[in-house]
Amino acid sequence: MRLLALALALLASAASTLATPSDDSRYVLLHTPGEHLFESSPLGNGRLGAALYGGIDEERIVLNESGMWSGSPQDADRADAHRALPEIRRLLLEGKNHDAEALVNANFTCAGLGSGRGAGVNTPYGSYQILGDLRLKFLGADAPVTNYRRTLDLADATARVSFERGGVHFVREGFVSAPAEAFVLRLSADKRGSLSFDATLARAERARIEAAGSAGLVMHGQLNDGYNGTNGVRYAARLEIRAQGGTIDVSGSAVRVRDADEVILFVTAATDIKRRSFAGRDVADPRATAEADLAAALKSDFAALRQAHTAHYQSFFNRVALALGAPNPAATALSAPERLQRFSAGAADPGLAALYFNFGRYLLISSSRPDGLPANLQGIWADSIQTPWNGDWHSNINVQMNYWPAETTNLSELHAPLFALVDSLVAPGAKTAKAYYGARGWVAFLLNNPWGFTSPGESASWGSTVSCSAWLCQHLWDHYQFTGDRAFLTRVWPTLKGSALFYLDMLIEDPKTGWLLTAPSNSPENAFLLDGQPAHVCLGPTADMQLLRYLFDACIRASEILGTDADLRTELKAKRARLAPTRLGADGRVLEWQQEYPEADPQHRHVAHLWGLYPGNEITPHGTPDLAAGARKTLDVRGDASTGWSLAYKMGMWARLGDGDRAHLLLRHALKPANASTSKQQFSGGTYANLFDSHPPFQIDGNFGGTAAIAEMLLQSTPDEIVVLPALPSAWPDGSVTGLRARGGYEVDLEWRSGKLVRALVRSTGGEGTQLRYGATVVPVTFPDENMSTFVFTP
Ligand code: FUC
Repeated sequence: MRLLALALALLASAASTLATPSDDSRYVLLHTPGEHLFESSPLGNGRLGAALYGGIDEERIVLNESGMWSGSPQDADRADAHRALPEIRRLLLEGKNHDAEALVNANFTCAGLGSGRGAGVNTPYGSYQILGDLRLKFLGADAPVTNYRRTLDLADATARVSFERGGVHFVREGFVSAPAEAFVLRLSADKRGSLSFDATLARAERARIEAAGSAGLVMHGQLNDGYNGTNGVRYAARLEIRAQGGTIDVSGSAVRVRDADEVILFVTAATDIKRRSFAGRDVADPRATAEADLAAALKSDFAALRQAHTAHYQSFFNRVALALGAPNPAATALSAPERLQRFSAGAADPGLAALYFNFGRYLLISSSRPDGLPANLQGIWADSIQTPWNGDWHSNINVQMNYWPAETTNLSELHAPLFALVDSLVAPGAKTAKAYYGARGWVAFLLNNPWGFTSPGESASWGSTVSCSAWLCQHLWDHYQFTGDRAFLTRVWPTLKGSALFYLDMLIEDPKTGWLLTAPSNSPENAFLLDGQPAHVCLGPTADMQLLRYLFDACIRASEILGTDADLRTELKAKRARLAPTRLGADGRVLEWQQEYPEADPQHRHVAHLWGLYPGNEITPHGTPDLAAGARKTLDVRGDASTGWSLAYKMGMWARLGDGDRAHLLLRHALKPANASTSKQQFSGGTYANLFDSHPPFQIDGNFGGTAAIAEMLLQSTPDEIVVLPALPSAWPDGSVTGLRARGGYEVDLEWRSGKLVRALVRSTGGEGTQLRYGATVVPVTFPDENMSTFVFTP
């Protein structure tokens, strides 16, 4: 018995050593303090965020809480919009897109201010925003600083800052714990009495800051509901400091710590978003909750808090381990910006790719937890009151991209916040469907917030894409494909069905071809030239048609699995067959619109007409070689250079095309150093010093998209097939990965050497058999014995 226990313990420890990344793919290392959010060390538990700047005389910590949203529910539908619909459609069918677009702008956009053109913090739409700044202003040291080092350790989700000053070694160590619902920071020094500082909380508006007891502060307030009324989100943050040695008192709005040996700082915070919106913690009184969280955290010592935090975090992070090449101590010693510089200039650094992959998983674990709000455009890390584009959930690619790695990198339950967002859109989206199209079901356009905004955006040029909700629904079906969770499918069936009903009702027939088309819509944010002038509004952009094929197929299959809605299935099959197909133009590229219009911007960042290649699945090198060749040509003409998310998108597309080296080239572009000066160049992309993705500004979707694309280079799947090493770049000749997930219900471990697969291991997590493809080899994957849930393939 004891031997067995020992063997199990050894096995467990072998597994956890395996899961710990090598140092060159484990630490985001910085040799300087940060000046911007994109140079900070971001921590989070999905809800509470803390970004450490690591300053020497002053430590700035940007605090966030995922419910810090201004705005409130509004009715932004134009009740009479459907009256304009026949005329808009008539004009489109007559090829008068400019006139149709004018009508859309006049009658078919949202009512009111919409998103405030991305600056809606004081409108009903609202903006995600900073909770506040915690600053520690250190006293009385002017000696030079040496050995400065700041790391974000992705293996235990902890930030550490250390340096020497005046012969004293200072260390800060911080994490945001999910079990304790608290940010915890320990400051220590190797000489007694060396820690003296003033700690303050601040916020640019709508905050009261008061003393709380003899060693703490509380900050609280209410955000603008968009009407300067009293319906805004209420919030509170609580700071408490404990010190060994020295003294603490509160003076004005600062906690003063003098001559302490060691200090532990706690921050808790809460909002009442859940009482007003669809997710978050259920909090009636934010101050009371922040106080209760603090009291609970104070009961444990630092080591116990750290242990519980690490164990919880690792229960997600350790599910996947990626090793690219042998550990590289030389790379480990370099800071992240130095590595970015060298890598983008062409140096080999496979460990950086693994680090970037691990960072994306880290960010998802830190910004998205099962009962919370979805990761927004900045995850949960915002440093201002007006976050760019309101820090919202854009659904013409961005929020979906945030969740691309969720299933493939084995973080399936972290996908749940996106599903909750989708649920929240169904009721308001049914109203939008009626008001604009007189249609059944529900629809949501690209602007989504916690307040159920589903109306079109305020400008036709980007706000009239009608397939955003179909794209959101892809995530519901894909979750089922990975997990086989029938209860989930049963629960989301009405949502999938409602989306399909909407499109069934709104499709129109093109009299020239007999095909069914969406109308009106636009191909995400791109324009075409008609009579020499840019136009956006059109009939049946290719992206819409690919998305509807996917949605209809998913609904046909789901209704069969659930044995429900046979009549609907018949209608879906009939109309699915008549959806306008994806076609190539005269020059061999995939057509973005039904007609071969010239693009206004041939290098536009959106490439939505290749949605069917990735993340969709209707264009494949094996199944549709002509379209795949057209997709290659499309990507070549579109060009590589672009914003962060667009680079990640194209990386995934090249992976689907089986071109690992081209995908790796996109990774080099994505990891080009970005900084304060590149932030001034529109659409320049790249990666900041702390590895945050740059649009610019900082936008987290590219991080998640990059992580997903790396997974896609190593493993691809459909419910019927697992493709191993489909796009292995020559830059990663040796490596291994464990724990990636495949559709059909499998986990896959891979090992390769000199660019060749050595071993693939498929573990069933419910799947009953599939086939494995490696290059030209296809083998059946079977689990003949019910006690045997693994299958090993060695070529
Ligand atoms: C879409 C994109 C932009 C940006 C914004 C948040 O509008 O076209 O590039 O990512 O979302």
